[in-house]
Amino acid sequence: MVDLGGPWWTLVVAEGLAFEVNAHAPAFVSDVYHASVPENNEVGVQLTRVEATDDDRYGNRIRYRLADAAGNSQTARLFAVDTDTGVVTAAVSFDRERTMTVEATVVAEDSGHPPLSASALLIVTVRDLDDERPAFKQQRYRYCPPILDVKLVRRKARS
Ligand SMILES: [Ca+2]
Ligand SMILES: [Ca+2]
Ligand SMILES: [Ca+2]
Repeated sequence: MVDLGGPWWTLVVAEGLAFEVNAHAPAFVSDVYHASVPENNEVGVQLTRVEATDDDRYGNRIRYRLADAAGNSQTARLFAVDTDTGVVTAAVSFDRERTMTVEATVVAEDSGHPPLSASALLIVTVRDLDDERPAFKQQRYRYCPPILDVKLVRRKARS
């Protein structure tokens, strides 16, 4: 007869349950994902693909979602991520003259009970295109001739 004792028995059962349910959180392949997109992009264009793995044998189906970057409100809505594949696309058309870089958080959540999650940083750089018309020179030409006309008229009136 072996006296197992209460505490020892409880410990084994607790560990067994923990491994069977969800022992590992997902882990992103990279902590930071850099991507760039030329401004005036089409909505839905692919920016990058994020990937996370999970070491559990069961409950390791990973689903991806976006969250706002820390300290930045409403940046998650600028992008979309495929729940299953992790492909990140642009949800808006970016304007370099208004936005140079945008950050958002990508979250990977496993299907264990309870679910565990991990996050990575997404940094998207908007590339500049020559899409701004130089308005400065046009204004200068437009305003000079009327001033000359006024002087000419005055001289004619005196003579
Ligand atoms: Ca897991
Ligand atoms: Ca622009
Ligand atoms: Ca531009």
